[in-house]
Amino acid sequence: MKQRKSKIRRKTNETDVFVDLNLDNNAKPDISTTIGFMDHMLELFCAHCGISLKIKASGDTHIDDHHLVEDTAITLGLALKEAIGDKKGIARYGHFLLPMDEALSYVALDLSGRFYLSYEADIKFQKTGFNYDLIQEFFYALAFNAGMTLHIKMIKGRNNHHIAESIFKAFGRSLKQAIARAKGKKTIPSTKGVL
Ligand SMILES: [Mn+2]
Repeated sequence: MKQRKSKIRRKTNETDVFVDLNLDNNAKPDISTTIGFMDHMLELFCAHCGISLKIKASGDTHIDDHHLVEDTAITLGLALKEAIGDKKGIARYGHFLLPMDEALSYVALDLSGRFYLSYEADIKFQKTGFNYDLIQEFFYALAFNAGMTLHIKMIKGRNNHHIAESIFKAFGRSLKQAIARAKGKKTIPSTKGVL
């Protein structure tokens, strides 16, 4: 079967992002966004999704991390959409309930071609380190550009890092299910015949 791959470079006056994706290979993640926390989350996502992902991203982080996080998500979303392709024979849906120590999060997604995001995560503001508010921005941009219906719900948690990990890992596991190809199946998983 042909491997589902994509390579996208998206450059603006604010950021420069390159994404190289293969849904049918599982190499070690190669992620460099200059934001250590994002690298950590994307590596977890990639490992739990079972895909090959290379990201090289840089941008105007002297302002704050907003543009770079958002543009990385836009580019990753576009790359996912392109690699997923016509969706013939894929599972389409995925969901996962994932514990990370005291944190517990649920993700459910549909590769419907339609954007929807429901994001409920009660992450406390913290003065230093990564701005956890950007996680919602990340998933908004990713789901919009991938054409994905995405529900994210933090069920419990105390530590921000643990909560974030539980969300990114649950997202990776859910996407792994949704992009999985059933052997011999060639049909588009919709009664409409198109997704
Ligand atoms: Mn960690």
